[in-house]
Amino acid sequence: MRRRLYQKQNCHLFFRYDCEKIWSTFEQAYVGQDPCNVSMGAYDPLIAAAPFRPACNRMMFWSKTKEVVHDFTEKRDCFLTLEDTLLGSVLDGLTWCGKQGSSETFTAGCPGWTDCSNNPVRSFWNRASAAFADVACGDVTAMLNGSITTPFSPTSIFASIEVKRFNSTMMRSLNVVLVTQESTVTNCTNASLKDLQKELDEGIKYNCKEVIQECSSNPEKPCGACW
Ligand code: N1C
Repeated sequence: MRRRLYQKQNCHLFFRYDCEKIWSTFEQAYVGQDPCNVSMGAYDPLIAAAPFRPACNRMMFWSKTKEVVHDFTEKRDCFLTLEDTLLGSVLDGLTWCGKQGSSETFTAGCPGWTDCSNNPVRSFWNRASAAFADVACGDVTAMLNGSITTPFSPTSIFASIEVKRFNSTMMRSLNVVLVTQESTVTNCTNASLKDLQKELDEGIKYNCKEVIQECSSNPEKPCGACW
């Protein structure tokens, strides 16, 4: 039902994609499977069916700033997050899984994010994030959280998957925007950000700016930045 509705409402936006084919490759990743045993690789055919196109100088990554980053990108067309892509926009906020011996998709009673690591939702975000990072090019932005002690957390998808896939032959720079939401806890000298710099390929320039949330969510200019 949801699928049909989505197709009716949105398929025209993605006219180059074959939505029926994408839906069936999506299902193949988890339907009939143990919901704690769906690997990232299970989504390879899905990513191949709906690939991400590079959007040089406009790509926005984030960690622990989901709300503020979308508040910000909603108001400016110039940045593209994973949630602005076909797969990211359709699956954002959803829960899904299959069961062994069943050909159904379940949206309740599925394992949570940390119940088991190979759950269908987590493996999807891991795989999609990897593919999104693989096409990162030009000057890339990452919005990190300045109200927590470890803005670059080793267990985050940003640190454990995306940064590791940034490639200096395609990417010129990584520009961290450290957003302070309520109280400033960290700044650009934070130890975890030193780890981030170390992780980057040598050819990728690193910049960091501290910004207060008011500035990021109430931009004065339609594009460009207030930082
Ligand atoms: O683990 P994170 O953040 O560092 O992941 C964020 C990072 C972004 O740069 C995105 O490209 O990974 C990508 N990503 C999503 O796009 C996404 N949309 C929704 C990762 N996770 C995503 N979610 C959900 O947010 C996901 O289901 C999980 O619950 C969180 C992870 O967010 P985080 O820890 O703040």
